[in-house]
Amino acid sequence: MRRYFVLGLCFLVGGFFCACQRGAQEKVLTLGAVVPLSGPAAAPGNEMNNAVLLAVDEWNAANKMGGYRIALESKDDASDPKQAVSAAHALMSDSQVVAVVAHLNSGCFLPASKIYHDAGVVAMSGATTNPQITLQGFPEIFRICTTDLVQGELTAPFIQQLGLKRIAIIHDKTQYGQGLAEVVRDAGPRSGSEILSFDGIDIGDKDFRALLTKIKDAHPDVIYFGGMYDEAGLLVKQMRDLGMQQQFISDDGAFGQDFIDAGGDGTEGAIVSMVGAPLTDLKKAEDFMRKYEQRFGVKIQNYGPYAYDVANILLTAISSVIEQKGVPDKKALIEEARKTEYDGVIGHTSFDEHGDTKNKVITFYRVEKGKFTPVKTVSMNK
Ligand code: ABU
Repeated sequence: MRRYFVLGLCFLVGGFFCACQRGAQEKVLTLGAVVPLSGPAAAPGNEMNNAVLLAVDEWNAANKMGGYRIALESKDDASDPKQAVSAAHALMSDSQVVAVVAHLNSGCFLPASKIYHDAGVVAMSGATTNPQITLQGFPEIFRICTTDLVQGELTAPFIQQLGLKRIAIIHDKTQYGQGLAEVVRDAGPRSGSEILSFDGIDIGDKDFRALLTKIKDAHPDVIYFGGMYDEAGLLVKQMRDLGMQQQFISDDGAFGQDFIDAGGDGTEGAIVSMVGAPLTDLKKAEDFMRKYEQRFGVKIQNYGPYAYDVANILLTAISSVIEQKGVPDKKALIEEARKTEYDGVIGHTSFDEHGDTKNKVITFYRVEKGKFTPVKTVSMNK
């Protein structure tokens, strides 16, 4: 009896000792994510955040991070540059944050990139397309979506190939929308187009009929809009209400259900560009979409695959650094990220000297029966 009591006691003490050791030894590294979880781009922002969560859970389940558990710390930038800066400061005050999945909006990543740079932390975006972001000379800053220099330069000849010449351009005065509209404005004449007008609207405005009436009188063939879902949808809806049957063309900021919801039937026949090849042409996309739908109960709209690849690229690079150094050294991670050769959901990603993807592909989609149907994929890849 006494022997069994002593044996039992040994098991209890041993078990307690092991549990304490596990607790003391648990190593945690944090992946940050800053996207719009609220505000006008909450739908794509939450999709991105879910995709990052999926990647983190898969890595934790596979237990292949050199003994580290990965924590995800998500922050809401609400598509607002000031909130983006606060979120970036808050994340960078946590020394456990090793890398950041960074932003949907260029206007947010532009000011926040300086904060990641000052902290020496890699920040990689899957959605911000303003060229300036990666031209600041910050070695920590990367992105896997091609820039608006590519999107705008490829849009101009596409418009010309549609047999349309006279373009009226509208933009939303943001670094993204106006920047992209300027590229189309400058590239248009080189493709034989005539730019009739170049006008800015304010985000959040709901009535664009005065501007559209002025544009109608100039008889354009095309209205091109550089901006985001809601304004794009309202513009095309009000064009149709005013009897304007011109082709409406917009950008990756309009590639999403929010555009169709805002514009209703008016979006039928509208064309929008989106970075990358269609998911239906990418061999790893089907598996990702199935997993995503199973977990979150909704279909992928736009930037989820990009956020998922960003998270996986970062986690792959972090695991290599841990393998080499024993710890997730942030400085070593900058160099490791730069060496990326990653075959993911969106295809192959590698980076140029600025931290921009070498994958310079965009696809034009037409809205047909309320769905985005691929029309043409074009590339600037060498
Ligand atoms: N590229 C689409 C998201 C908007 C932006 O870059 O600001």
